[in-house]
Amino acid sequence: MSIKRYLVTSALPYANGPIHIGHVAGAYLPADIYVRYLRAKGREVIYICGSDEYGTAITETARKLGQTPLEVADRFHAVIRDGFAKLGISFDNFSRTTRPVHTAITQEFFLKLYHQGLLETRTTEQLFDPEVGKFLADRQIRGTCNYCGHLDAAGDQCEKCGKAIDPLELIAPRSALSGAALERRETTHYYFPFEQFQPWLSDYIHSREGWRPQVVGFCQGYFGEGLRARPVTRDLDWGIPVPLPGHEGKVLYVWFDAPIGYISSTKEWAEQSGQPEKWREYWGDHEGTKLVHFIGKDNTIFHALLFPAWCHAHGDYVVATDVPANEFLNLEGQKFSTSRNHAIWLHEVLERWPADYLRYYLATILPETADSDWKWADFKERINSELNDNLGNFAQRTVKFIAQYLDGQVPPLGPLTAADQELLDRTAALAGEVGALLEAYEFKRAIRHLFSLGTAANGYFQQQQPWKLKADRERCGTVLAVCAQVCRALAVCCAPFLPAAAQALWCRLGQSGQVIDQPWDAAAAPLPVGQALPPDPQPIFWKVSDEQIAAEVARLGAPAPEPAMSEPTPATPEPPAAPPAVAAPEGVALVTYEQFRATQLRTATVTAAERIPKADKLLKLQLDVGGQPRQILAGIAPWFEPEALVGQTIIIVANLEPRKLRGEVSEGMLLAATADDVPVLLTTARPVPSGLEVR
Ligand code: B3M
Ligand code: ZN
Repeated sequence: MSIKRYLVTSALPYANGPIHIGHVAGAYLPADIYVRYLRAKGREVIYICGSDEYGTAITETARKLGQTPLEVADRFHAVIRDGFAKLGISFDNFSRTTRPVHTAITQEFFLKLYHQGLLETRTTEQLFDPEVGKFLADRQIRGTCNYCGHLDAAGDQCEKCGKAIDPLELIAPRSALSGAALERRETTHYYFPFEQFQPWLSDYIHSREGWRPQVVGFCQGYFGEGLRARPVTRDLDWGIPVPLPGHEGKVLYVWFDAPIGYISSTKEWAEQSGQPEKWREYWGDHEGTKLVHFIGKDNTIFHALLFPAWCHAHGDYVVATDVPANEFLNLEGQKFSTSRNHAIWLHEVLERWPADYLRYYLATILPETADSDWKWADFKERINSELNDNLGNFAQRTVKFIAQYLDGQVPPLGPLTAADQELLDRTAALAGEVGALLEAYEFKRAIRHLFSLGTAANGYFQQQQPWKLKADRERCGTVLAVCAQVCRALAVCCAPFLPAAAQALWCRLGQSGQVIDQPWDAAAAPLPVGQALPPDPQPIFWKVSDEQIAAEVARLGAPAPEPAMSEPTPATPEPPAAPPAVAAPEGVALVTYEQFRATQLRTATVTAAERIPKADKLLKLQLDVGGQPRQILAGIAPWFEPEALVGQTIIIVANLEPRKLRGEVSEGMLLAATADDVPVLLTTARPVPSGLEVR
């Protein structure tokens, strides 16, 4: 196969609740690192995903919340999409399976199999709710457990004895929708004759190179048992209608339509990018497209066996070149659990931690070959010792020393010692070595390898002692030029893993543009001699405290925050007229409701930001507050690059009396939380217009 283009997918998340860090470790972060790397290599690549919006789980959630399935899907599609965006997951398209493009492609897919005479019909008995007039999904059924006698077992699993249940075996089955006693009725469905494809699938799996052993082993297990026909339709009203006359009330099985979502999302991408036929190049070129599905291990059968068999049977679509399935991530030694809220919700944790902290820690513990464990204490240790003390410290010392000793300009390399040469050689080899690991889906080893260069570079710095070389400007310059060179390569090679930190490092090296646009193979290209570095560089990272970690651990198992699965929040109650019965925390005076309401908080967009000469703490910000310009001064200069603030939506106290500071007027105050002496700006969870009232 001569690869012309890469089509990379991540499992379509169910739009039935927010996603947690375990999902991210399985299917999203590794794929994002991979595609960012491929783009830097100059390969043609698209990264495709979307939300999976059919299935009975969503119907059930909707029923519990008194909403329609589409309302549930709308809500979680948005939460999931925004979480991914904030984490920097760089999809080329994130679609939805409820869109018309998906319905059309899926129905066409089904019809092609049908017209080839491939689909068999079978008639079986299923449980029917005479009151609602519908066949029920397993989760909509309750009854007495045929194993332990528990009176209220669910139709798919008994909560008491934990056994998987065949709903037809339940004693006295009844409807969770209406309470009615259920009847057995015959129903006819289409089946895909999976067993006919076993020889082809076996050849397919065994001819793949470099697949993870656990994925191959999983498939072989199925071959050993013998593949069996599987139904591809269901009696439901939430799903893609079976596109044949006389099939009212029947839809395509959610696991049939979901993987086809990769195709429809690609088609949507092509349409939106103004090359409507381009999707066919990706899906139609059996020789030239490398299709890689990133998934968690519980989705293996669908991606390694079923979907390839369907695509092969259909004929027009390529099959997976690789399925690098990950094992599971646990949390503090236990499985993630939505019902116990033993979880770290993505949209939530991103409000407290920079995306790169999460990306870094996750990348170092990815469950590539075995289950792994997220431990908050370990998170702290890794962020502090590796991001801060290793990469951050080396970068900071390098740019600070160049600013202090060498007029802030990249010095030339003088004669090289063996130690200089050795470090430069390692730097030159870095991109190739990290790239080879990434192409083999060894993300954990790749990031370790990157940071081992950081360790070597810190050692070199320590050994060369540039602070003692002030008198020997040439030698001092050479040492720092070597270090700056290492920083450049680290910035480029870190970019797929830590996009924001890599960009921050790139700027500190005086480079313009985006580090992510730098060609991978030129990671070790020489920095131009004489290049000016920004004065007074700030550290890229800050350290995690014990208090922060204790707060995270305390959150585990606490009641789920919105918008996790819970009833809609009731309307805000009227404020109490009398002072509330709760005591204020010690030493804090209570304010009345009126006093609080007298403070006007508003959203504001930063339109420009600059430092103020001779005021090293202050930044001057120009804001737009609902169309009105406004200027405020904020004591945040040591921690923020002015450019990085532009475009951000912040929260300000809008009716504070103006003050003059250093000859400049400040018309308000921005809100920030102080974490470990570092201000963290308050922003909104999703983009909103400026000038909105905050309460
Ligand atoms: N929505 C299950 C999951 O998120 C399912 C994946 C579909 S991938 C085509 O685990
Ligand atoms: Zn039971």
